[in-house]
Amino acid sequence: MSSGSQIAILGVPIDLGAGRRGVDMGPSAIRYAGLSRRLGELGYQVVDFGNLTVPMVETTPPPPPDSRLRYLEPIADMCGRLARQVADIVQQGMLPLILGGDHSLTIGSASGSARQRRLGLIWIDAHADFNDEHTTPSGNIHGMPLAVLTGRGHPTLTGFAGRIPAFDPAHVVLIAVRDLDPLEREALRASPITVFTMHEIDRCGMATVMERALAIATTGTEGFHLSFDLDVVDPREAPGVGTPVSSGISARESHLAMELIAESGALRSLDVVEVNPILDERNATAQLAVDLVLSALGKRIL
Ligand code: 6HN
Ligand code: MN
Ligand code: MN
Ligand code: MN
Repeated sequence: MSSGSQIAILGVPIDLGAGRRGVDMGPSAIRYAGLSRRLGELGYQVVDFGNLTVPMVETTPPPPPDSRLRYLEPIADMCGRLARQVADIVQQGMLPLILGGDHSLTIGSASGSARQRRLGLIWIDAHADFNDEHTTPSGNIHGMPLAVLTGRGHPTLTGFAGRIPAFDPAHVVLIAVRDLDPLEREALRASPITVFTMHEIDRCGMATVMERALAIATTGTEGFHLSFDLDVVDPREAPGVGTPVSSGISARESHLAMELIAESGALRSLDVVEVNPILDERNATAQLAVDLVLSALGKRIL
């Protein structure tokens, strides 16, 4: 993407996939932090398509207490519509920028982006989001999207790209993970997905990790989708997230990752998810989300 190209913003105010309320307000908070204006200043043409219509907890029948796939039907319906709209945006030659919302939405956004093309997938998150209905400790679908997109999960969720898996795990990279559930960890160890945990970042540095990650996501693909979960950033710098995990990457390391993504020239679509304004401090996390999107789309200091 370069300055002058078109960016399509789409909000997805969903929180049915999360265990905690509040991320449904993420798209508003990110817009309020000046997203469109600042992308315009960077030289992009920006079209804001508003928010996808999504159901809310107050008007949706509650799942049974022991559900291992909470709100499966409304989430599958949301992802189907989102995938279609994202595929449309791609067809019109624009770069989709999706604002969350809980991470279940990436089942739709990434599938839609990969519908007509083979993409790699870069997943930056404190969590692996690699549970399925058999491994989940919570039943929350926001803990499952990476499994679904690589072909493991409930059949109503895996098909939105028009093929299963939507993403070949050989071109999928998980970065900065530090919180895995026991059975999720086993599944991840058995999978061909490349994982750079916090340990690899501490040891080799973010620049080296990103060089390797970009090689995996771009070799033999037509570019990649980026999914950025704000809870990857240390909660001292990004307090406004639903599932904070201590000892995360710094805001600076996040910027470096985004700048290297911009330099690759291979970013085809992105989502920023899990911003929770209820828990935020003066919109700092939404502000950081905007800053990071700008870095991913080519903003340079000098
Ligand atoms: N997220 N692994 C936990 C679960 O419930 O499956 C947490 C998932 C968090 C998901 O932050 O996108
Ligand atoms: Mn996540
Ligand atoms: Mn997370
Ligand atoms: Mn290949």
